[in-house]
Amino acid sequence: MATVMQKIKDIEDEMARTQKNKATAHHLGLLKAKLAKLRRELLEPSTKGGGGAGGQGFDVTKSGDARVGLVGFPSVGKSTLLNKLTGTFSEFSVNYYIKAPMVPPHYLKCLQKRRFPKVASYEFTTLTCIPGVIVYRGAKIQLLDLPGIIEGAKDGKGRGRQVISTARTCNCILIVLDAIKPITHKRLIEKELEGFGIRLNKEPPNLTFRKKDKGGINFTSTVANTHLDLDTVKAICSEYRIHNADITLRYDASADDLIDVIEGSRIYMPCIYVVNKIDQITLEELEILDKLPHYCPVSAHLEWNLDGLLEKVWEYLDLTRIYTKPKGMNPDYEDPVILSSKKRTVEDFCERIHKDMLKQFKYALEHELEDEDVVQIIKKGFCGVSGDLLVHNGVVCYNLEKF
Ligand SMILES: Nc1nc2c(ncn2[C@@H]2O[C@H](COP(=O)(O)OP(=O)(O)OP(=O)(O)O)[C@@H](O)[C@H]2O)c(=O)[nH]1
Ligand SMILES: [Mg+2]
Repeated sequence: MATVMQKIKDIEDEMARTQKNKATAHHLGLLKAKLAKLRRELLEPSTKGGGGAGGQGFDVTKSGDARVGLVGFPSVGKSTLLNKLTGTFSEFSVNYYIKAPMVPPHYLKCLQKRRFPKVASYEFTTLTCIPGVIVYRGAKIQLLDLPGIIEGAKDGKGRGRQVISTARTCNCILIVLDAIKPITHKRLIEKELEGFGIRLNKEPPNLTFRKKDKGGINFTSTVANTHLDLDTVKAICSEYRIHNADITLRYDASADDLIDVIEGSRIYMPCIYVVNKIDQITLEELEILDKLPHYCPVSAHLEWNLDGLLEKVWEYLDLTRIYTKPKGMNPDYEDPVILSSKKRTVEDFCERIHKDMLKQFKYALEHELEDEDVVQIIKKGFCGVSGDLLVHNGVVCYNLEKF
C-alpha cells in the first residue's frame, strides 16, 4: 500500500500536470482537499505512513508573556541572532535598547565598494530547541532557536516536523533568511509552514460554513468571486463527505481558504522575514530589501539593526501593557501586566492578577483596555456600589471589596 507520503507526492504531481482553467477548477479543488486530508493524517501522532515524530514539538516549557520562534534553513544565523539578542536585551538590561543606525557609518564605505568585512565562521549546528528570554519594554519574550529545517520538513524529513510543531506554539515567527542565498528560500520555508497549517500574516477567511441535516449545498457570495463556483464547492465538500451545508463568502475566497475553514485547526500567525548577513551585500541590495513588506534586514554577527528588529517584533506581537497603581502611590511603570491584543478586557486583566477576583465584579468586565492604561483596584466604599468601574484622569479604577 502506498504510504501517505507517496500519496501526497502523487497528488502534487497531478496538480502540477493539471492546467489551471475554469474547466479544471473543481478537479483542482478536489485534489487540494485530498492533499489537506493527507497532510492532516501526517500530523496525527497515530500515523504510520509518514514515520517520524508525528505532530509533537520540542518539550520546552512556555515562559514569559509571548513566544517567538526562529525558523530557517541551516547556517542562516539563527543561533548567532538568538545569542546576540539575549546578550544585549537580557533580563539584566531591563528596558535597555539602543537607537543605532542600521549600518554604522564606517561600514558604509565597505558596502559601497563591495569589500565585505570577514566574519569568522564557527559552525555549530543546533540539534534541539534552545530557549532564551529577553525583556523588552517591560515584557518577557521567550525566543526559541530551532534547528535548521530542510526542504520536505513538513513531510517528515529531518527534525522538520518537530521544528514546525514547535513553531505552531509561538505568537510570532521569525523566518531567518541568508542575504546571499537565493530569494526562493523564502518561498520554500513558507511552503513548509503552510503544509503544517500555519498561515503567515493572514487573517482567518471571512466566510461562514455551516453544516446542516438536509437541503444540499447552498452557496452564496456577497461579492463577485473569481476562484470558487458551485461545482468546485460541491467537489470539496463531497471529499469531506459533507452533503448539506450553507456557505457564504464575504470576499473573493479561494479553494484553499474554504478547505482551511472546513479543516479547522489552522493557526494565523504574524511573521517577520529577518534577512541576516547584510554585511555581505551591497548598499543598493540592502535598500531594496529594506522596502519589502514584513522584511527586516540585520547582521546578527555585527549587531546591526537588532533594535530595529525588536521594534518590529514588538509591533507584530501587538501586546498591551497595563500598569497597576497601588492606592496612594505612583503607577508601577517597571513591571506591567502584559495582555495579548485579543484578550485585553478587564476580565482578562483580572484573570491574570487573581482568579477569585472575577467573582467580585458585576459590571464592565468587557471593557477593552488600551496599551499603557493604568489600572487601579479600589476597595468598597470608594466609588459606590461594589463592582463599579471608574475612569478618572486616564486611570481606570475598579471598585472591589476584597483586594
Ligand atoms: N557574515 C555574517 N555571517 C554570519 C552572520 N550571522 C551568522 N553568521 C555566520 O553564519 C554561520 C552559521 O551561523 P549559525 O548561527 O550557527 O546558524 P544557524 O542558523 O543557527 O545554523 P543551524 O543551527 O545549523 O540551523 C556561522 O559561521 C556564523 O558566524 C552575519 O550577520 N554575517
Ligand atoms: Mg543554530
